[in-house]
Amino acid sequence: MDDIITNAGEILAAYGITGEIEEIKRICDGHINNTFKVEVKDGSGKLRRYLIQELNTSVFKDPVNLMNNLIGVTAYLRKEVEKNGGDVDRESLYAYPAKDGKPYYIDNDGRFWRCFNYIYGAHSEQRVTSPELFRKAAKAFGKFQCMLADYPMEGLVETIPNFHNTVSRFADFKAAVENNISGRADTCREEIAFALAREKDCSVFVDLIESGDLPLRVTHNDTKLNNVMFDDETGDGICVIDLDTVMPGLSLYDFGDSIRYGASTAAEDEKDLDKVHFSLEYFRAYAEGYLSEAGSSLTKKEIECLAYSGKLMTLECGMRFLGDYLNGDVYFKTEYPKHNLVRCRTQFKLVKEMEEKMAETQKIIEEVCDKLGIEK
Ligand code: GN1
Ligand code: MG
Repeated sequence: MDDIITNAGEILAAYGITGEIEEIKRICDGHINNTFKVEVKDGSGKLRRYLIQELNTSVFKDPVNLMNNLIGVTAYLRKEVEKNGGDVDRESLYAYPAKDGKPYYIDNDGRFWRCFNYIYGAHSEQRVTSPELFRKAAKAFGKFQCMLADYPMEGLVETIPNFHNTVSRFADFKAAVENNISGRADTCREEIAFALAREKDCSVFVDLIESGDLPLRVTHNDTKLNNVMFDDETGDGICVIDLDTVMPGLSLYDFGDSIRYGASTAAEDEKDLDKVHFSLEYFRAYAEGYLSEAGSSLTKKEIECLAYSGKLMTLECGMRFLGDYLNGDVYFKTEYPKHNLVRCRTQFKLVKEMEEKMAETQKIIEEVCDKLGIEK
């Protein structure tokens, strides 16, 4: 999948958007899709902005059903935002229909495009720089989960089957080690051993789902900090974006993945591991924000597992990065040959610290629940 767009005119025309293209800017936020901000001057000279995004169809193999999910979920969210007296154009995504009525356009090269509303007066953040910022992200994700609480789960397809099934993620990882397609296994024996030693962790949530102890909910499943848009003025998280993996899942996937990415003192691909630490301060801020919105809707078991979910989602992501490194970098976008290995190392460093600090993390959850009057 090329990172460039050479046919913006063709794509916009397919959506019936006419006018002069003033600017096309690539937004480098994700590891999977290609996203561009496009500014068009319409007939009356007014500047209009759109977000056009190429879906990675080697990752998302059923793009049409994915778009059905997305249309259903965004229509539902818009109604919820309206009900709450919010601004639908800024607080929810909208996939414009193309001229043929479909919510996507397949271009002449077979690339799969969507066109979304551009959220004005808002920005994304790549790193947690203060507890306050992370608390705001947490509130946005907590609210998102609550807004979708009554969304009919049966109507959603799994856009990536077994996405957070850690048992199957572990099996994929083991296969990547055994196949060693890239021939790189000898460069990462320590990391491989780290993951293999944690096989037992991988079945904890799967078992709790099977026994009926953890409820499936409609979840986002990719709750990275940069999947929230923050209002330029208030700094509040106003809209959750990147809805391609919204499907049945665990609240713990969303909580844990946010912690994985945000409760770290360094970037996901920091090379200097001395800079990478699991921050209890950030963890507390996220727990406060998330539980203040979603706490009362969670079961006791979910609350009990929150601290552990951070570790498990971080382990899962580290295994995915390492697996991709061993498979020859075929899934995540990379900028240099060891990029996935570097990412894996930050994740495993965090896992190690999360394990060491598990008791303290658990205590924070209890304190936050007490503070908010949430039963645990
Ligand atoms: C990918 O596309 P992006 O960057 O939002 C990935 C997530 C990983 C994340 C790691 C569909 O998310 O699962 O946690 O990278 N998305 C998919 O940074 O695989
Ligand atoms: Mg994203």
